[in-house]
Amino acid sequence: MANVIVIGAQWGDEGKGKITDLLSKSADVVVRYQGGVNAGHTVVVKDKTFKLHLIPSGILYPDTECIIGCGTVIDPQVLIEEIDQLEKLGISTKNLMISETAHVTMPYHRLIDQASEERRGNHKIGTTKRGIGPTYADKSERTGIRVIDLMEPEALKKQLRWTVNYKNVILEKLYDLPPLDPEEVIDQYLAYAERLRPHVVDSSLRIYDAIQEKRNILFEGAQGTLLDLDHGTYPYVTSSNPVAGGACVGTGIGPTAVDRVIGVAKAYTTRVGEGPFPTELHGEVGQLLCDRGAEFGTTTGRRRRCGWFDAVIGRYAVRINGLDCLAITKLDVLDELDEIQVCVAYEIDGTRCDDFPSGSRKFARCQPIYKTLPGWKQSTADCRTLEDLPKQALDYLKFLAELMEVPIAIVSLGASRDQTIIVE
Ligand code: 2SA
Ligand code: MG
Repeated sequence: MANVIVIGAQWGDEGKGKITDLLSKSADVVVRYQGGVNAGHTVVVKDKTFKLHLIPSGILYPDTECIIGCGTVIDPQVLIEEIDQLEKLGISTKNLMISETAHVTMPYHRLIDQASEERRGNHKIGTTKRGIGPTYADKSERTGIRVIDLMEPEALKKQLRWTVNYKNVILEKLYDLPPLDPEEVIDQYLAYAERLRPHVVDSSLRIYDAIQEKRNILFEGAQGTLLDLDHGTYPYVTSSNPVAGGACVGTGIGPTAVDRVIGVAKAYTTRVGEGPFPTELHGEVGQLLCDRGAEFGTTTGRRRRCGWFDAVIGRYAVRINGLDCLAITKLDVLDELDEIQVCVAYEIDGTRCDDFPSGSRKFARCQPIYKTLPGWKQSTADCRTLEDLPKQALDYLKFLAELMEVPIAIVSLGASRDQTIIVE
């Protein structure tokens, strides 16, 4: 297994949770490197469903170390709820570690995220309103609070008295919101700090030691390539770097430590939030994908927009992440369709385009050029090898692999762990 990065090759919700859960079995350490509680992973084990936002799904294995790296942003309230939820279900969190240099989401971050989305009106991003953008903005602006600050109560008090008052000006003057009481915020966060203290570590050193000891490390991306701040459909993106390169910055490892990069893509495409989506389906088929795929946000419950597989995006994800192979998920969702379309290229202002355009305005003008393939019209949910698949389903997978020029290593046909084909 060695050191593997798993990333989303589309707009998030590709089923990374299930794939990382499968790979976690052979991992000694699982690391989150970006994002915060905007992420949502659903993992089904036996009859239990786990909804995880911050804690890597590797936590379900008793001996796996789980590290929330320095590139993430941590909402302590949600993290503590997640720890409590797991402990209640009998899952130990003793192997959970939190980077001391990760930034902390504060109450004003959530308030500003919500208020600024409202203020944007038609220009809204469609964020999860979890305070992610404002937390990262403060990190860049150098007014952020880090986990390490929570660990030093006297310094934290001074820092928060200043910061909360500074943010109150923004809340009151810009958004007409009532100010926060610095002392209340201090008490709240000091209490969180004591809950989290046993988990706080120098995470890049831990990871370095694990690399030296040749332990298997899994770097778990959240969101997806097209939501990347630098490489996604800006401005309709998240505020971190979900791409494979983000794993280095967001954990403090060098690129030479990475052995393999796996991209996860759905057998079709979904997007939640605003922004262009060339293969989006508005009619019956879109509805069918949404219903059969249960396409609702894990974090916000929002209905996800659904559309055909887009191989232009797929190729882009292969390039930007240096993908070695793909995991294709939710193939079974397509089981009932007569015909399946795949976007092989775009037409932009009358010209064919095989590459993903960098600007969102140009991307919004892309018309998909489709290739139509026959459906298989039978259930694939119980297939366990490629040979079990109906011929049309196998042809569909082969076509995707050809278009993206990378092999498909894993096929997922349902939420449970055993509904998986591992391609030898
Ligand atoms: P934010 O909150 O600042 O990160 O939002 C910016 C954009 O990023 C999108 N985004 C996501 N897209 C898909 N899945 C995500 N996680 C949750 C899930 C989302 C949910 O697993 O379903 O529950 O709604 C996620 N997180 C952020 C977001 O929609 C914006 O387009
Ligand atoms: Mg998700």
